[in-house]
Amino acid sequence: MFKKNFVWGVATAAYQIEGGAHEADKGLNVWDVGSATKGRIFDGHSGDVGCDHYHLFKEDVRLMKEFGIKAYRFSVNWARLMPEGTGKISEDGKRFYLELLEELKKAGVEPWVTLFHWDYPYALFQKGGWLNPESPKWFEEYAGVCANLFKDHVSHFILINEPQCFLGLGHSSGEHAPFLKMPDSDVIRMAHNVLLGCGLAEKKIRSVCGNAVKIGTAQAYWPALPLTDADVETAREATFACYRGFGSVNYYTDPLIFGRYPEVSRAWQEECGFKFPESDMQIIKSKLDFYGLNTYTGDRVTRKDGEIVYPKPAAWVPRTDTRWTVYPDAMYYGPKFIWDRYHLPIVYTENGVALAEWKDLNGQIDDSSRIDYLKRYLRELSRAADEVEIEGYFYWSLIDNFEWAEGFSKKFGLIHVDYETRARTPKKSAYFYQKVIETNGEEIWK
Ligand code: PNW
Repeated sequence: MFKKNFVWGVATAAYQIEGGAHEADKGLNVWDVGSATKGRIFDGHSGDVGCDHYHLFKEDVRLMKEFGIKAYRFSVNWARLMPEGTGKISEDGKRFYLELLEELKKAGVEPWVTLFHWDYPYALFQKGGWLNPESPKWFEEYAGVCANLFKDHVSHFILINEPQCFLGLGHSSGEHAPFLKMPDSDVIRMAHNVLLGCGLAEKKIRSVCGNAVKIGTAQAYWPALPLTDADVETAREATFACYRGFGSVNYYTDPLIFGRYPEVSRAWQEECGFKFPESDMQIIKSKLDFYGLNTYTGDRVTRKDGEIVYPKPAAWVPRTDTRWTVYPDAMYYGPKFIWDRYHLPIVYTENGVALAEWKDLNGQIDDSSRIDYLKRYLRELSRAADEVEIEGYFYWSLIDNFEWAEGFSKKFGLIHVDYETRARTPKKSAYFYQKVIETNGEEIWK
C-alpha cells in the first residue's frame, strides 16, 4: 500500500525537453556542442529545438494539471541560468525558471528541482570540467544561485542525476557528451570532485533555504535480482559489489551518506594512483533527506561454484524498445536493499518504459503495454512499501523527449510529441496514470 500523501509525479530533464539552445544569452553546454558531431546521436538528432518546452512550458504545466500530477521533477539548464557556468546570471534564464515555477504553483504541482542532469556548461568544460580542482566550488556557486532564486518556491532539491551515466557514459565509455574515453585514474578524480561539489552544494542550499528544505540525489540503480528465491543475499551482495567502474550506486552514496568510499573501491583508487586528504570526506558527507532511485530494470544473479554469476536473460523475458528486460521485482528487492543499507526514505525519481509506438489512424496512442508495465512495476513497489519507507514515484517521462544518444527514437512519454508540429497528445497511459493518482494506487490492482 502507498502511504497517505504519497508523491505521484512525473520527471523530465532540461536538455531532453527544453530546446531553445540558442535563445537570449544562454551559454552552450557539452550536449549542445557534442551532439553536433555526426555519428554520435541517432540520425543526427539534437536537442536544439527538442520538445520546445522553453516556449511551450505553459501547455506542459496545463497538461500536468489536467492529469492530476502532484509533483514535477525537472532540471535546471546550468548554462541557461549562468552562461559561463560561474559569475554572471542570465536575466532570461531567471525569468524562464521563475515563470515555470509560477505556472506550477498556479496549477498546484509541487516542483522537485534537479540541479544537474548532465548538461555541463561548455565554458567550464573548456577549463577542464570536473577534472579542475576548482570544479566543486563552481557547482557550489551554481547551487547557491539556484537556492537564492528558488527558495520561496521550491522545497525539494536533487543535487545531481546519475553520476554513473555522466561519468561512466560521458567520460569513460564515450557514448554520451562530452564523448570522452578517459582512463580510470582521471574519472576517479572527477567522481571525487563531483562528490565534493555535492557536499558543498548540500551545505550551501541549507544555509540559504533553512531547515525546511529537503535535499537528495538521484542514482542510476540497476539492482542485482535473485534468479531463484535462494539468491536474495547473493543479489544484495552483487548490488553493492562495486566492481571496478562507475556504474554502482554505493561508490557515490557511501561517501555522501557515510563519509567513506567502499573498501574495495579504495584498493582500486590506490592502484590508479589516486590519493586525497581525509578531510575531503567531511566535506562530502551530507545530510540527505531522501534517496532518489532511477530504476528501469536489473540483472539476474545466482551463484555457481561459490562465485556470483550473471546468467543471460531467457529468450522469453520481455524487452522494451531500449531492449531493457521487464523485471518488475527490481521495484521490490531494489528499495529493500537500499533501505537496509542507508535507512533513508526512498523516492523513485524515475521509472518508465520506451515503446515502439505511433499515432494510429484515429489519432490515438493506445499504449496498453505501458499500462501493463506500470501495473507490474507499481504492484512490486506497493509490496516494498509495506516493508520499507517509500515516499514517492515519478514516472519517466511526462512527454516523449530526446533520449540522449538514441535521439528522438525512444519514446518514454505519457504524452506523445509530434516532432514536426510539437503538438502534444496524451496517450492511453496518461489516463491510466491519472486514475492511479486519484485512487492513491488502487487502480494498479484492476
Ligand atoms: C536515465 N542504463 O538514464 C536518465 O536519467 C534519463 O535522462 C533517461 O532519459 C532515462 O533514464 C531513460 O533512459 C539512464 O543503461 C540511461 O543503465 C541508461 C541507463 C540508466 C539510466
